[in-house]
Amino acid sequence: MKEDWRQGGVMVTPRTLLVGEAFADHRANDCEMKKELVEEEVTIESPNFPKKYPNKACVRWELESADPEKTLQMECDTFVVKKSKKCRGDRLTMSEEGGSESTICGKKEPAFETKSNKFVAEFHSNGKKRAKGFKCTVRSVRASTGVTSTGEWNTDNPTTTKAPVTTKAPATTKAPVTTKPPTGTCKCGEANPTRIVGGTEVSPTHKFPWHIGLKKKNHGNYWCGGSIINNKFALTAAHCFFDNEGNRNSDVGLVVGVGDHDMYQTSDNLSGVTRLVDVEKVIIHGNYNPKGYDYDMALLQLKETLDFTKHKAVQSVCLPKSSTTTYGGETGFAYGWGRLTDGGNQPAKLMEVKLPILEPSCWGKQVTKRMLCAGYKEGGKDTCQGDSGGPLTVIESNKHTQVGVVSFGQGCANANSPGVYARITEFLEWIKKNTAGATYCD
Ligand SMILES: [Ca+2]
Repeated sequence: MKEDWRQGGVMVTPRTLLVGEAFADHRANDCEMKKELVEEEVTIESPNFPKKYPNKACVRWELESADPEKTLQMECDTFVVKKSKKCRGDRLTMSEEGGSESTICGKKEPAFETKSNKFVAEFHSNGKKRAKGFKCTVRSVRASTGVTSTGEWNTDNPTTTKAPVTTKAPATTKAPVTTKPPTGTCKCGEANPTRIVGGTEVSPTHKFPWHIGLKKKNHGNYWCGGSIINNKFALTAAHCFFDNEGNRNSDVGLVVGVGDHDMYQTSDNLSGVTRLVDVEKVIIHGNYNPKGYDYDMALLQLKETLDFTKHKAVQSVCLPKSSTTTYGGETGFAYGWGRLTDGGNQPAKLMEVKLPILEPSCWGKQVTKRMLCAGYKEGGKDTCQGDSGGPLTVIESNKHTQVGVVSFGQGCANANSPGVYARITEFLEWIKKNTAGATYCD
């Protein structure tokens, strides 16, 4: 059969992950683990809510306020957990690192506040009767002075003290849109330096400060990657927003993680830097057809304007200056939280791989002008599911210039089977047109 890679089809697979599928990957023991950085608020609910929770369920939430100065407050709209003596049966246990612990069951209107910015909740159900369960909101709030200072959870307080809901910072002051930033204000494409420790090269975290992860607010993992290209937009792949049948997914709750390295841990997070940024709008290329991979390009308009002077861990990547360079023969760098093998596990930490960029002929595979191939003839190194939307960059004048967006491949890392990327140079005008008003770095 002639290998026509242009339309995708059964042969090739996108390098995205289905949200639920990847989410199910991350489990600690028998307890489903959900880790989340709380930017404003997250909802935690019992499995199957609003239906009855199943028997022998275990879910553990490890929440941390993105702002270390803030504490976490929980309020529940619904809380119906089968009552048992000392709550030894079905129960919700809440704790705080080095702090108090409280286990509850029955019907409650619980209200809690932590003393630190960390909060752990664990729900267990036994093999007996079931109930409706709970739906609670955990908010990141300014440490209130009026909270019980006994170190105890505020379990018995029936009045659900309304948390001073941290409203969004008043929409970042509209900067007078300048055409180009004065040279020297910000630089794109500068990787953070690699440290050499005892002769072993250690890739520092936040090395590629333009890398972002795409996820839904209350989910643990990033299902696609992307790159910051200016102070208001990130670039990613169009197919990240469609399911396997080609239906457009909902964008509700869509956020991008910036300045992150380990998507499940918060220990790597940089205070005030690593966070989730809301997505205002997803702009999918008008020629993209979800049945294939041509024009696999999308822009994410962010709700907040990024300030690149704040921290070196959140920066933009450079875009090619010329639209005619093919980059054939150059060394590309790809990075992402994608699977380590075809269909295998998704790593917690951002991985990077060096890949030779092929000539546009792509070893005779039939690709379109909008596609760029990269990989080793013998295979072994490649991008894979979960890497979709992430950047492929080359180093030009010591800066990373993005030349591709991870799109698809036939399996991952197979011999004679390159990874295919959306070719940025074919989209420069489209990107420029759709990001009018944003400020690029030089
Ligand atoms: Ca992290």
